[in-house]
Amino acid sequence: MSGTNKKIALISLRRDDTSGNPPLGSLYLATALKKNGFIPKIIFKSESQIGRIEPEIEDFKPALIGMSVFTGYLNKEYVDLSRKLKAKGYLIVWGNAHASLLPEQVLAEPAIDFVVIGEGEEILVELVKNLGDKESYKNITGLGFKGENGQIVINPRRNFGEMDEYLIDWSLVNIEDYIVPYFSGKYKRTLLVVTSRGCPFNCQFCYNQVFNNRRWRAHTAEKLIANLKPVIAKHKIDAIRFLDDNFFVNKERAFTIVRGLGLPYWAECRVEFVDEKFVANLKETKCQEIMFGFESGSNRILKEVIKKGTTIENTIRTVTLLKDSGIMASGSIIFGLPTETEEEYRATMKLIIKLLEINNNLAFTCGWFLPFPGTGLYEEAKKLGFRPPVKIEDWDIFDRWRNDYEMAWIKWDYKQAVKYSRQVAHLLALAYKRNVPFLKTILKKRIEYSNYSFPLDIYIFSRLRNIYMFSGEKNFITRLIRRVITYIIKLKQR
Ligand code: B12
Ligand code: SF4
Repeated sequence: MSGTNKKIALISLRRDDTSGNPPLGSLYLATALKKNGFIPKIIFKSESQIGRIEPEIEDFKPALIGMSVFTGYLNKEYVDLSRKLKAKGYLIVWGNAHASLLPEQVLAEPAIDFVVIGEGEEILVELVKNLGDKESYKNITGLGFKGENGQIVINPRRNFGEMDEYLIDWSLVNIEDYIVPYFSGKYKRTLLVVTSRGCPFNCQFCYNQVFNNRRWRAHTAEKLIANLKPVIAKHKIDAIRFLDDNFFVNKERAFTIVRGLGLPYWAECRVEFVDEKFVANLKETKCQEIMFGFESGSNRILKEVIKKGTTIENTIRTVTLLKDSGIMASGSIIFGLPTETEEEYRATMKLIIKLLEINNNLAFTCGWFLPFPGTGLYEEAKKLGFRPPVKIEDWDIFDRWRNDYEMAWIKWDYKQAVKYSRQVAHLLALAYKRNVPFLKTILKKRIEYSNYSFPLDIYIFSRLRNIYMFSGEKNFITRLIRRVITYIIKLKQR
């Protein structure tokens, strides 16, 4: 590295309404930097705290600033921040999914000097070791940079490293900032971790196809347990959420980990992985929630469009096997996939009812399809009329939770469906869980006729959901009485 400045800042932003997810990417990178003699500083801020970043950077004066960027909201904030910091003379590198999937577009922004494609530990360390030695950049696999004449150069990709080489050094952050409650407060001190990267499957909407080349790599169970046990003991962690794309690719390893840690947990899985023995293992290891990609209620979509490798029948069987297990199953649903017809959309909504009739301990994460760059369905969506943003900041509007989300690749009138189907699915799941017959009936009728007009019920129950029957508290009445009594006592004391 030219010069003696060994300080590297790693910036990660989050929305104000999300908390508790540690910036794991930055943590792995900081671990690698520290191991190689550099001084990393993780700056993890919510959007309303962005103003605090510049003074922190000015104070720290790093040789290089890294930014961890997904595709979607906050992209504009990352660009604005990069421009401000560039104006102060800092060198800037972008990493994570967005930079990896669109390296040329990212480097076309004058404020950004480098991109790192794929997992970043080795590439970043090599970059900072050679910072300023422009000749060496072309030899750093996985790096994108600007050549002498400003031309964009993208080097060949780098082979994946050994995850165990960079087991997180938890002393780099204040862990207490990332301990969150879980399951409506049933667990108070949950830690979020990843134990593996990538996934061998081929779902055509997923970043894994290109970001991880469908290669699955993992920490060995023993090393991971040894890494986490002291953290768990010191911080009295009472539950774990595994953020791996596909935690159960190697079931034996996965169960060794959860047995070794001995804590209640949440993880992601595929529906066809589940059989009676698997459910017994989940129960024995105190699994609380397991998340699947149900995706669609149409076998044509699952097979021909997504190439998911699962069927509706797999989903129904899994949900049936998990019934009465005490384990909540949650399923991700994607509406609006390229070529999806209105009938197929309705079939997905009806599948939600069918699954809830079988098992009332279900939750759904429903969203509208986002064509992520690099995936098979990105190309498909383009053929059907999708015009991808040409500037990096414009990816900001790429938000599947928007009620006015537009999809050029869909040919039926989806406006009402975009606005209400997600809410309806969530409410219906809650109505089954808490057994509210009146609400079940109205929502089922709405789904049956695909009718979202006069959405007063949806509005009212969505508001009520945070207040009363869906609050997760088993006995609302007792809670209410307790509150009233406390209030009266306080009044009397005054
Ligand atoms: C936790 C999480 C979140 C958290 C964010 C926590 C945080 N601030 O880090 C929350 C819940 C807020 C979230 C939100 C969203 N997420 Co999310 N999320 C994840 C999840 C499950 C884990 C991320 C993680 O910690 N991974 C572990 C670390 C070690 O890996 P990593 O982040 O990839 O980091 C490595 C490399 O990317 C690289 N790297 C990362 N940052 C940097 C920075 C520099 C400078 C360098 C050099 C390298 C580098 O090096 C790291 C180490 O090798 C991933 C799936 C997954 N398993 O990764 C999805 C994932 C990242 N999310 C995804 C998506 C789509 C979203 C949303 C857009 C969802 C939505 N609304 O539709 C939002 C948008 C976020 C945004 N735009 O800001 C996609 C990203 C796809 C894409 N093209 O961007 C993923 C991959 C899920 C998926 N399978 O599709 N998410
Ligand atoms: S199984 Fe999940 S993580 Fe794996 S490719 Fe499909 S969507 Fe992506």
